[in-house]
Amino acid sequence: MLKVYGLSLSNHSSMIKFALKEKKIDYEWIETLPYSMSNDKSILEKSAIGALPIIEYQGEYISETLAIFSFLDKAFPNIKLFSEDPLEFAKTIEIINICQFYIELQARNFYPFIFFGGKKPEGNIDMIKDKIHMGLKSLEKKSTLNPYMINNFSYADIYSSFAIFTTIPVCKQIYDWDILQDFIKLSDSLDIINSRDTAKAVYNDVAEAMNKLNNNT
Ligand SMILES: N[C@@H](CCC(=O)N[C@@H](CS)C(=O)NCC(=O)O)C(=O)O
Repeated sequence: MLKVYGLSLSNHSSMIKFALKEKKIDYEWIETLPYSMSNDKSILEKSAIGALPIIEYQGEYISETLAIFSFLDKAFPNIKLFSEDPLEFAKTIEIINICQFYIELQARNFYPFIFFGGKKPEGNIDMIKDKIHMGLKSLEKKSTLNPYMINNFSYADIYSSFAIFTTIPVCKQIYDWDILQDFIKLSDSLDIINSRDTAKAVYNDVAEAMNKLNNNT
């Protein structure tokens, strides 16, 4: 059976869980800390830079969310989350990259402060806000939002949901900026994506993991 090394409160791990549930693939979840938090060298060996998620299939390890998405669609083609249409396929990747590089990676600068009681980073704060703003504008412009990101439900929806989920509290607390209010059409689509039973189950796991973390600190 496919194994997932993931952290329940991590947004990228949640993306893989969401995809597996949508594709109705059985999996074994192995709750794991990234190398940066555990210093466990076996994680560094399995993953590009020791980050999660990682999957194990037939003795092989694959890390990086987009690579895992691609593998899952080829290896388990019954329910596809990438379109067969070349243009839709490219647009799905485009949306994922917008979310990954111009939104989530920017918000990530503040995760230690927002989620783990770390120090608030100084410097580049306004530049990061400009980048997130550009990313969100581009996401709204490039998505079809009818109601999904690119026509039918796809990996673009899964990625956007969990990329924006962590960006919301960052923007609220760092910039006093309600991104959902500023990007209403995006917000309406996210409501529909997040109302799926699969999404609800994954968000439930994240909430439980967050509660556990907060009760231990
Ligand atoms: N580029 C990676 C990013 C994954 C990522 O950032 N994972 C986080 C958890 S959400 C992590 O493991 N961070 C710890 C680290 O980077 O050392 C992907 O696409 O999967």
